[in-house]
Amino acid sequence: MRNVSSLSVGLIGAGGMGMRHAENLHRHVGAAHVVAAYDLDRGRAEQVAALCGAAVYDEPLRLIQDDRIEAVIIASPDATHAGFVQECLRWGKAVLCEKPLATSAADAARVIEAECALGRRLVSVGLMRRFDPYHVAVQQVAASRTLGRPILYKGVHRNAAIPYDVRGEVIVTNSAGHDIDAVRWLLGQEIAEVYVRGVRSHATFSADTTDLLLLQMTLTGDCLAAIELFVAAEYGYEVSAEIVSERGAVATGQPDNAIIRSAQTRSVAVPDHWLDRFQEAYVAELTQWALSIQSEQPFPGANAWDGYAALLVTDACVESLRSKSPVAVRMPVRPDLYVTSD
Ligand code: ISE
Repeated sequence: MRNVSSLSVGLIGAGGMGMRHAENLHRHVGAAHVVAAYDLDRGRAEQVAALCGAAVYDEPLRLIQDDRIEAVIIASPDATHAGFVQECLRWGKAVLCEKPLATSAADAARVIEAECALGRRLVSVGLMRRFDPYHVAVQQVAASRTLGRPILYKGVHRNAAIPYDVRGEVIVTNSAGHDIDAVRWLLGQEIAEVYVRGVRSHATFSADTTDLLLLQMTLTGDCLAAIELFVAAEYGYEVSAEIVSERGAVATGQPDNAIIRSAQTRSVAVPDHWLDRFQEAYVAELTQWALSIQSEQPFPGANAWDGYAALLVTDACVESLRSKSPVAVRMPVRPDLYVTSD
């Protein structure tokens, strides 16, 4: 049953991620419900409307401006994110924007300026690993410092296959934000330098493909990071993180699965998509987002500053990939509005 104080949400973008958010709000999050949906492909918005009893809008800006809509979720193509977020700020609407916050650090910086001018944090960014129980467990051990100073972060991020072209720049912009955010959040350090190289994994891919990237980083606390980002792994979807420290190491477990014994083999299934692997995290993220708006408390996930920081590093990664050399990241001083975010 719908909670009487349930937040009225407008959804912009009803593709795979947007539809999953709509389903999760409808089935699992009492604190919010979808009342309006927009997608360039009207048929997709109609599917959300049919599921949630929402209205279909033909104009995304009208959806944002509508007084009846208290908060907005943006799950449209990456290049549209920053513009819609700016519009939400203009109308004083809380917004959960899927990552990336923008497609360049310059555009994200303008979001930061607008939010600081408003003097209120309205922007949250969908970096769902922060709500994944396996990552949260690692973060808690790392933050406790029981293992001493962290020395090395090892990350794996494999997609079975991605539905877009596989140039290294596109992978960095669309996918590496999760890894960059995981490094910053799990270690509580900033990224000072990046060095990115890429290879083509399959001889059948076109010559300019770089679908396997190795991201190496130096962090401000003298820790190193090495991340494999491979988007054509075929066998399934996997993400993991390990922090090696002075007196031990801590790593993410994997979602519990049945162990299958058959035909002289003992095996565990691997999910084939992030929507399955991170389902629990998406629900927790939406729940915390809705509750934070209702209670006027800061969202415990990624905010606009985190989205901007991820893009500063992303831009440096793209530059490193092109120049084939290490690139320094210059992180500006965090404005007061974001100081209490950790
Ligand atoms: C996708 O947009 C995601 O957010 C997934 O978590 C990530 O693994 C994938 O590489 C991205 O394309």
